Amino acid sequence: MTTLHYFDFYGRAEVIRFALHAFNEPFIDHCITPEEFLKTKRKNEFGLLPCLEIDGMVLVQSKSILRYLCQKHNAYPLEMYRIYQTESIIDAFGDIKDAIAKERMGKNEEESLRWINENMPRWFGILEKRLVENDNGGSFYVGDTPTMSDFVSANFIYDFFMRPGKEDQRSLLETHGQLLKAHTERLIDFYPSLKAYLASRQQKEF
Ligand SMILES: N[C@@H](CCC(=O)N[C@@H](CS)C(=O)NCC(=O)O)C(=O)O
Repeated sequence: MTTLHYFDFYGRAEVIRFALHAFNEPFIDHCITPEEFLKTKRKNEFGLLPCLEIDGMVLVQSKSILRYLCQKHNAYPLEMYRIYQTESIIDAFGDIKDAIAKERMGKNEEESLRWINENMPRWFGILEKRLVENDNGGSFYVGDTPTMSDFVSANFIYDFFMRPGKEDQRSLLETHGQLLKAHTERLIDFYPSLKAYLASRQQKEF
């Protein structure tokens, strides 16, 4: 029995949901209320969510959970240089998210959007260069099947630029990040169960 504990939003758990659906691993998506969280917080190793329970084994830290799932389902490279290629893409998305969170502080929606429009194309260019280095951009970041980096990338690109309600951002991706958009669609197409999840997923704000 697998249970994912997180709040009722996409947040740091959504990439884990992407992976669980992609790998066809049945799970209970336990959306915890803030009140329930406060009652159980001290029992959690770091006092933070997400947390994934698999048959009584308790995993915490979102990226470590995702890494565990990807390794379990052969979506993580074995060779050292390929691990570096995978992990450096994951770190780059961490930098992008940190930069966006920092820029958003104290800004209104319009100012944040302006910052994203001005700054994301540079990031798109760097990421797409990596994609081009592998099969001229027609495959995944590393090798010819998905690895953890593809999940991290596709989750961010889909939820930030492609999902319903993100029309304002989508045009930026279509203009400056066509390879990233195609890469995201490629990952979703690779896993029919992930595609089905995204087609019926409850819409949340973030
Ligand atoms: N490094 C941790 C950070 C987890 C984290 O910050 N979780 C937030 C929700 S996104 C949380 O549990 N906040 C509750 C609190 O700070 O009390 C991870 O990636 O899992």
